[in-house]
Amino acid sequence: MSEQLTLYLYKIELALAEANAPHRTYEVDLLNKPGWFASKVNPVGEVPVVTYGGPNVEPDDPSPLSAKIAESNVILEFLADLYPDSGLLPKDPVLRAKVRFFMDASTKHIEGSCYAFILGKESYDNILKGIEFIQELLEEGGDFAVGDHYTIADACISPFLARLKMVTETDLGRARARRFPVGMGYKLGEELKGPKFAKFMKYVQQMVNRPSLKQSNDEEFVITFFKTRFSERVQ
Ligand SMILES: N[C@@H](CCC(=O)N[C@@H](CS)C(=O)NCC(=O)O)C(=O)O
Repeated sequence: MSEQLTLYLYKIELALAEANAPHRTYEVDLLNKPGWFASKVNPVGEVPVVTYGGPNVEPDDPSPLSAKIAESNVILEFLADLYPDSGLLPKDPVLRAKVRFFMDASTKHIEGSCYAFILGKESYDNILKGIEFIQELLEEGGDFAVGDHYTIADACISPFLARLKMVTETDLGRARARRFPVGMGYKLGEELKGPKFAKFMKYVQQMVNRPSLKQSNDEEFVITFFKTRFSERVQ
């Protein structure tokens, strides 16, 4: 792949790592976003975004000639298209549909409920419901979300598995003070240890142990970010 590819993130860059895709990253400071980010990269002001192609410029001076691609799941599909031999999307149409269904389920049932819980807006009941839904999709004894290879379905859910692991081990939302019920992160962790969620937790373990996640998931950074962000929002 000869075209330049720059990923603007604070989120993890799993699919790129799994595809061994050469790229640059630029960590956008979401608490203090540079002006050029919205005007030149993503008018919505959200990460992740990639720029692709165009001249080889510095990430903080993006070219109007590169393509700008936003939305995590769109970016994941784009990377799978760029690297068709990576296995990020299987060749078989049924498996491809299963990958996309899993991504849709993860986005609908896990992402929102994880954020809502960490932000203190909801109890963890919806997370548990989402996990039950996802668990049904997992094959007994399988290592991956779909089939026998790492796909963008795994890349889609893994950031949330890492957050989930963090909140159950650190009770992280507590830092946001006064809204996140102290101890609920730990309590969720206890619930997930039960036999009911054994298949899901085995999958979580497989995913969080992958080198791609370990390399790109900077727990300290995310904890500090969450703490700062949350404490700023508390009146
Ligand atoms: N649906 C979008 C959501 C992206 C999103 O919510 N990004 C957050 C960080 S994870 C963001 O950039 N928020 C802007 C801000 O915090 O100012 C996607 O999946 O890419």
